[in-house]
Amino acid sequence: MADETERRRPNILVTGTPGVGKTATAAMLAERLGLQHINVGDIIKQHKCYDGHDDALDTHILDEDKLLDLMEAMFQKCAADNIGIVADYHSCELFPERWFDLILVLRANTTILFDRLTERGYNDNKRSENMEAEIMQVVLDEARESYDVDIVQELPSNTKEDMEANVERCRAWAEQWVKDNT
Ligand code: DAT
Repeated sequence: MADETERRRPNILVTGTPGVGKTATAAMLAERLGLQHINVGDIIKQHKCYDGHDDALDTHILDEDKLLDLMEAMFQKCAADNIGIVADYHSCELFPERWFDLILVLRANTTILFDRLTERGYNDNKRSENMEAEIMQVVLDEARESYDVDIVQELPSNTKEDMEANVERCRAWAEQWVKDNT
């Protein structure tokens, strides 16, 4: 199996507060750049990566070891098959640094995020918590603490034009990465 340190295609993590556009952007990146999309939230649900339930918060507790083992196998396989990965998740500190070459932290204006989270059916508490996290740039700080700051890119994700521009920027970056690493 290919050593992951010798990857010939780049891996990208798209992160940010719920509702900023991670899944939509990652799907577009996967389609346009020929990357394998890993929606981490879906993997957690499909494989029941749960370690009990937090009744107070009414959420499952994440079984990180199970998730990371599953994802490690996917990263190994894609590296062996010469396919780059775009993963999306609302947190980033749990992943090994070596997995990713670029961390995109998407940001949305509060009024836009409010509408998206309302449309998603979030209750007032959950919506407020997430809006506050976005305003306090919690995920951006987490990314800067968890990865080399040079690979962390903060990008606006308010409009379809933003998404297009972000994807095209990534395309140029990925092409350069391949040139530099092969
Ligand atoms: P996330 O994965 O961050 O939770 P999403 O990709 O599911 O967010 O997007 C939430 C909603 O907002 C969805 O209806 C698509 C829309 N959306 C996301 N990014 C957008 C953008 N840059 N411009 C317009 N709509 C966007």
